[in-house]
Formats: sequence, structure tokens, C-alpha cells
Amino acid sequence: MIVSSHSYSERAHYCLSPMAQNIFQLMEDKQTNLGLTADITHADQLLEIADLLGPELCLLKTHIDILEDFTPDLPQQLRKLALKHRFILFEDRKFADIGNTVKLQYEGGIYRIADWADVVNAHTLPGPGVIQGLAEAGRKKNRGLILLAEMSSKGNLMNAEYTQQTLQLAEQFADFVIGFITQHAVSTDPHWLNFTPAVKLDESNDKFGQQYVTPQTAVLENGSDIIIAGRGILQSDNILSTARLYREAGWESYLRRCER
Ligand code: 5BU
Repeated sequence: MIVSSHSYSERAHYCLSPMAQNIFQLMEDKQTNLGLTADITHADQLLEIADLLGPELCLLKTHIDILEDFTPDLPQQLRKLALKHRFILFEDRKFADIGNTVKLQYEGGIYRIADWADVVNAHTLPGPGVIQGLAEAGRKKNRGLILLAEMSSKGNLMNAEYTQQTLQLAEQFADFVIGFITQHAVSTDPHWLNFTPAVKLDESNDKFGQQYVTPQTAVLENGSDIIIAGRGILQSDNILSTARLYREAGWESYLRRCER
């Protein structure tokens, strides 16, 4: 796959989705392509880290359902921080059901995800209905959807054909789908955003088959646009200085890619 050497702001012009445009522009303005996966189980700690690392990030990824002490006001506090530091809120919900169900899960329940998450993601296994259901709730709020095209876990069942079929589904909903969760750029089309989780400065794995890549490999070799790091930052002694290292590595790699 030939990786796009266009700048993020150039790529913003190709987007049908206002959310995708916004993310490309935000990255260029703030000079960061670093996302943090805040897999944190307590609200006060989540808010503290979001406030501390917010200036380094283009995106904060949450798993809202792992919080031990979720309260309905928490999402609004996260939104305040997202506004203060200018980052995107991505709820990593991985919807994977029929359209009617995912719409209920997206809009309702105790989390009311559509009210606060700028972007969410979905598996394409159920077919187009999962996208249609989410789009019905998300379009009117100008939200964006990311489709899972590749996973980082060892032995996952997403083969090359699945990834290509996911791209084809995305193309049918290009005003709402903004890109992919993927380990490699899925298309040469410049408007798709490639989000890559499982990024770590050292490429160790965990005991459950998580497979990490470095920021350099992700951006320069694999065509990632947004690197998403978690334990690599959160388990370090100084999370702010470590986040800055990730930010620099991601941004340098992007600048080098633009020079190609
Ligand atoms: P880590 O601490 O950097 O390993 O966290 C990885 C995060 O990314 C975690 O929230 C996962 O749910 C998420 N993830 C992933 O690791 N791999 C994938 O393929 C997808 C999501 Br999709």
C-alpha cells in the first residue's frame, strides 16, 4: 500500500465528513498525531490524566464501561477537558449488533454515548445495518464512525478479505465513516483516517497476545495517521514526559512521511 505523503491539512479538503475534516485540521494545528487510550477504572484519575496529558493529544480514547465509579456528569467533565485542550473524544465501544440494537446502545442506556463521544467504532461483521443504525443517531449530531479493519491481537480472524470488505462498506457511508482502526493504511484514498492502537516505544507484547508496534513503524511503514498508546505511557514513571516522547516520535515520523 502506498502511504499518502499529503499533509493532514491537505487531506482535510478531501473529506466528506466534517468530523474527519476537523480531526485532520486539529492534528495539523496542534502538531500532534498522538492518541491516548485511557483504560482507567476510576473517574478522578481519568480526569486528572486527561487534563495533564490533554495538551499533547489529538484524541482521548475511552472504555466508559470499565469505570468503577461512573456517574452521568463524567462525560460532560470529559467534554470540558476536550474543549479546553482541543482533543477528540473516542469511545472505543466496538458496536457489533443489528442496526436497531446498536442505535439503542449508542443513544441510550446509562452511558448515552452519542451525547458526548465525538467518534465511536464498530465491527463490520453484522453488515451495513450496524452502520445504518449508528448513522441514524450519529449524523444529526455530526459524529463520526470508525470501522475495525484490522486488530492488533495475535490470532484474530480479520483476514485480508475482511479488511477489503470493510473498506467497501466504508465507501458506502463516507459522510459518516471517517476511517479505520487498523494496523496498516487500508486505502490510498487520502480522506480516510487510519487509527492504530497497540503502539509502544518498545515492541514487547502482553500475556494476552497484544502485539505492539513502534510509532515509527506505525506511521512510516504502515501508514498510520493517529497512533494510540496506552500502557506504554500509563505504566511509565513520568507519564507526561513519556507522552511527550510518543508525541515527538509520532510527529517526526509524520513529517518524514510528508517529505517522501
Ligand atoms: P494498550 O495499553 O496500549 O495495550 O491498550 C490498547 C487499547 O487499544 C485498548 O483499549 C484496546 O481495547 C484497544 N485496542 C487494541 O489494543 N487493539 C485493537 O486491535 C483494537 C483496540 Br480494535
